[in-house]
Amino acid sequence: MQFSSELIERLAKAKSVAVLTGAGISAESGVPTFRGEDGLWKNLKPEELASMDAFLKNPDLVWQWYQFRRDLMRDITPNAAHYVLADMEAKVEDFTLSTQNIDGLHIRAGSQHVLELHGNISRNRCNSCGKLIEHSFEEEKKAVHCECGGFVRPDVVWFGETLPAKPLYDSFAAAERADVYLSIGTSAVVQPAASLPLEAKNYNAYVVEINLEPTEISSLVDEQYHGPAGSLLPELYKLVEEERELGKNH
Ligand code: BJW
Ligand code: ZN
Repeated sequence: MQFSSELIERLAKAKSVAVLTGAGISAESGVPTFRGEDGLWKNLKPEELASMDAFLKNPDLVWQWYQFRRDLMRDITPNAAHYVLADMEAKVEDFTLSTQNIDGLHIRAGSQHVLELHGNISRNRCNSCGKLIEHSFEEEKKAVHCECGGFVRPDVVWFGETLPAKPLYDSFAAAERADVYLSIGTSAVVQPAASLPLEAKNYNAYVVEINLEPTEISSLVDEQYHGPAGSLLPELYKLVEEERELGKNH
């Protein structure tokens, strides 16, 4: 891929970089995305499963979707794109990684501070009393109950639910002070996360999208690169590192 010298120079010099990731960054680790054909489960769209209405209507069905996905995620590992972002965190003065992903792969790749906007599938909590429940319930095929009688649910954010306040606040603050903002592997349709790159743009960041295909925000960003994040990001980062080295020697 031919990356612009403007992007390479800006990234090499940036004091503040912020990143939003979505399901596409984990696709090459074997995690299905939401809005492609492979995102369907039993012919149901995520909108028909990831909501309180869906859970209350059919708790077993929603529980089974999450158990299916937990099984699928048990043996996955981070890919090159996750590792690049972990390395960037170590090298950029002010670096913020916000993710919509619930798979924990950024943390496993070594990222120290990850703003998880939609929760984490490895945790459960009670839908009634809110208690965090450590048990993993690996073998449970049907929705289980908390000791209070309420249903246990994954500790993720469903449609219609508010995002965790601090990660959301910190994500917007980072977007507002970023020199460069990267939107990686997200269709940018789910709010409020999808507004982050646009917030960055409004605050004069140089906004770049890396995604397999054009998205809702492609026409609004400064540059867009289409291809798999697992190869584009390492390619770009190598050029940025080379540019940084050149900068040091001058
Ligand atoms: C690759 C690749 C490779 C593939 N390399 N790329 C304003 C306007 C309109 C609606 C709303 C609004 N504000 C709020 C709403 C409602 C709603 C919403 O946004 N709806 C839209 C769909 C219209 N938002 C909410 O309800 C949010 N809550 C909220 O706003 O609270 C305040 C409020 C409450 C009540 C009323 C009003 C306001 C909560 C959203 C929660 C989303 N939850 C989910 C499920 C999480 C748990 C779980 O995993 O089960 O989060 S839905 C699902 O979508 C998941 C994802 O994080 C999220 C985003 O998906 P993502 O990551 O972008 O994945 P994909 O599949 O869409 O895209 C992947 C991309 O990667 C594709 O483009 C591929 O091409 C690409 N790709 N391989 C690079 N190798
Ligand atoms: Zn409870």
